[in-house]
Amino acid sequence: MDMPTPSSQPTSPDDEFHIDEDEELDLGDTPSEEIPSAEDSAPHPMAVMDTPPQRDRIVVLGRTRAGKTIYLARLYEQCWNQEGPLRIEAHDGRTHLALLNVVEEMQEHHRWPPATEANSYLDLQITWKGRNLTMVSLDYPGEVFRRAFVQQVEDEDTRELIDHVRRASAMLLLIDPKVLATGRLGEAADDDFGMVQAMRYLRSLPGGMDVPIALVLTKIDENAALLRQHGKLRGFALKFCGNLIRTVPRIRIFGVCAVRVRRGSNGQPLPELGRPPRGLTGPVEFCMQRVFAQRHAENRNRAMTAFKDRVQREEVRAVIEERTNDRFWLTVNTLLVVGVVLVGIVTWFIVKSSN
Ligand SMILES: Nc1nc2c(ncn2[C@@H]2O[C@H](COP(=O)(O)OP(=O)(O)OP(=O)(O)O)[C@@H](O)[C@H]2O)c(=O)[nH]1
Ligand SMILES: [Mg+2]
Repeated sequence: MDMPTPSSQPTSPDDEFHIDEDEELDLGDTPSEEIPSAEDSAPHPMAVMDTPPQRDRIVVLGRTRAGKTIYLARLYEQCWNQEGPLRIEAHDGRTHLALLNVVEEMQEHHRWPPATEANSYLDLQITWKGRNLTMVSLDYPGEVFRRAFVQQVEDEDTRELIDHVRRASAMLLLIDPKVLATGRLGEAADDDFGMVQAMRYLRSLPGGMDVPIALVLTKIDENAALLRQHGKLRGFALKFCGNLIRTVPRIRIFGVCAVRVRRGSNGQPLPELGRPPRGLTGPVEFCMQRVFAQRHAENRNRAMTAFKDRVQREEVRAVIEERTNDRFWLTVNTLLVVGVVLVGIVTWFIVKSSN
């Protein structure tokens, strides 16, 4: 199968879907007073924290059928098999096989993966432009997303997902545009209310404002006409994701197609992997670029602080040395004066007694 490398996936003007990809929706930084505090924003069961959590995850959030399983599997397959700036390698064979099996089922047997039934962790080594990050991802039933962020139910699965969000270094929010534009109220609420709650929680955590967030509109092959009708990616997001954008003003929007579709004999859509996916790596590359830029800035700040500390310590030492010197010369001078006075007195006595 002759597939282009992730970096050479076609973009405009070969954009057969005629929707612009990779648009930034930067509405400017929200003034800090508008960011709710953790106490205000964290609904049960999202725990309030005041120390920064350890951040080691790339978190994919999405309701059921948003396309999480297929996106993660196809992204892995592309980044494992193709040369490009983004490489992903599973830490263990079990994860590697599980991800590639999803792709093989679609490729060889034209079978969609079943809905995910239980949370499963994917330990991944992500290499971007030669720099490495160990990241964990989680594939979970979209139903857990609804229970955690819409129904705010506390159980083992929702606690696990919320902990996952708490430890996010970067976030991909997967939304099927058709659900927002034409879905039933309850379905659309997952992508609207649920996403907003998850983002409020993340941003109320220490350091949460700096976590890069990509809004990923999925299935752009099927949704191309819908997206074009509402002003392409940016227009669609402004129209249907207003609450999310207000919560995360500096969100970056992407459109992806993980799998192409052909109609089976009974008209059912079947996966067709003969044609390449679209835009899979863009959201992760954006996150990596932000994560590394932040780490670079943090290292620079740490180096600056260490330098300032050293300068301050040296200044203190210089002052102490100066004081010690001053004390030494004061003592010497005092002794000299006392000596001169004593010699004078002794001389006076000698002169007086010899008279
Ligand atoms: N046309 C098209 N359909 C897709 C694409 N990705 C996913 N789908 C369709 O969306 C369905 C759901 O995809 P999944 O990846 O299983 O969704 P999920 O978010 O993991 O769903 P849960 O496991 O229920 O949470 C698939 O069965 C496909 O029919 C895509 O890139 N293009
Ligand atoms: Mg799934």
